[in-house]
Amino acid sequence: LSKLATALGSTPEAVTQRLNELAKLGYLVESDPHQGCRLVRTPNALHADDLYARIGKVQTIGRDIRVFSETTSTNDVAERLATDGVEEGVVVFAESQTRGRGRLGRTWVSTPRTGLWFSILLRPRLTPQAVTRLTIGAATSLARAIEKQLGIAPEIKWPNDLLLNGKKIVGILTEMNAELDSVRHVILGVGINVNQTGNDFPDDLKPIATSLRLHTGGEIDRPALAAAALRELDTDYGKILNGEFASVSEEWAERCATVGQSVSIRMGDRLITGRCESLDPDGALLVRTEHGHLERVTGGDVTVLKE
Ligand code: BT5
Repeated sequence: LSKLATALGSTPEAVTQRLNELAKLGYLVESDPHQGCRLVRTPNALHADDLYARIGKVQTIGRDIRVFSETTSTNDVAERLATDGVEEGVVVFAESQTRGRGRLGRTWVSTPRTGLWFSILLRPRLTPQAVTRLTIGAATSLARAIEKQLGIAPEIKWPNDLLLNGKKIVGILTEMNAELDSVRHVILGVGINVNQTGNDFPDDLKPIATSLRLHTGGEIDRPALAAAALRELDTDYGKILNGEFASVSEEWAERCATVGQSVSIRMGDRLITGRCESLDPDGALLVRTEHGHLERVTGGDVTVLKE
């Protein structure tokens, strides 16, 4: 303890006091006069300082992290930061959301402290049309982060879901603030079901949703997964800004379950039926219709048709 205090330019009493504060947060440090200090337990809770330490060096995403115990929707908080002029890359986490949302005003069920609910503020130099690249990039990064961290590879379902055995574990909500030909900012909202058990999902979600814990059978370290997700998101964001979307798109296609399938896609009043071919350079899905036309689809709800 005295060595630690010297290294920190502090006193043993002050270090003990800080360790006691950390213990209240769930970080248990054992100190032994002969063996020294050892971190024996970290809490399964999110703290900005802990996340900075775990992420290491990032270019943009995760260089500023804010953790709230409760918000309406983290996208709302990030939107406010955007209006306040905060720099891009800030990430807003909430341990619980009272009004988590999906696309088109749907509800996102965010059971407290079980998942990772977060939003990222981005200010990319992209045309509004190319913002779809960010959703594609995020799905790819998150699938890779889960695979690296847990050794299971979720499938991507175009445009914004990750699935395990056909059930949803991740949803992405991309909200854009743009003028006719330039983007002001984008809020990328991510929901990852991590430690829910069966009863945490309402009945209507039980057939369509799952969590990483339900899939792997064990409790998952949320801060470690959060850090891995931010690292991968930062890498792919860098690639997209550097004109390397093609490499992201290639990995996306390998991880995507929808490519090559016959689907019907509902976009508002329109229903498009055809075969998913690939992504165009902006990240839109190219669908070959029954009539042989190639349709460019940027959003909608997909149903895979049995052949
Ligand atoms: C999405 O919408 O999948 C985007 C979800 C984004 C959530 C994050 S959480 C952090 C950030 N803050 C927010 O307020 N939102 C973002 P969509 O494709 O429209 O899917 C919504 C549908 O998924 C719902 O209608 C339900 O059927 C289903 N659903 C709701 N909660 C779910 C959950 N926890 N897990 C799996 N499916 C869920």
